[in-house]
Amino acid sequence: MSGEKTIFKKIIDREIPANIIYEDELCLAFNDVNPQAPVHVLVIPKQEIPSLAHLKDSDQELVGHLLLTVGKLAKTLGLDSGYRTIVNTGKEGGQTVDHLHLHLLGGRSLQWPPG
Ligand code: IU
Repeated sequence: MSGEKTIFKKIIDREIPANIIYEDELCLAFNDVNPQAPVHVLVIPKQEIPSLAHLKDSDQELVGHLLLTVGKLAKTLGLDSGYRTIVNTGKEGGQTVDHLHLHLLGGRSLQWPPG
């Protein structure tokens, strides 16, 4: 990885502000600055992993934790009718920030397929 911190690493390090709604020893969750639904939260590992494509077998527990955190947050946020979880990966996958993140979208009826 280059020496330049990603915007999400800066959020983890509290160098730039974010609306953080959850934090534990492994991850952080905050509201997306450009929400695509009434609820749009990003769940990120504190560990600097650029994308899903960079995950290793040894990250299995962390990945499970991230997914379980999404589910718990969805419950906390009252998304009882459903929600969507997205992990954009790489340029053609629409990833714009090179720090692994799970989108949690909800609060409206989401369409399929996505664009
Ligand atoms: P993507 O999957 O890499 O495309 O998602 C990046 C998201 O990060 C996107 O939804 C942005 O609105 C969001 N975001 C943010 O919440 N805060 C920021 O400072 C920046 C991007 I830059």
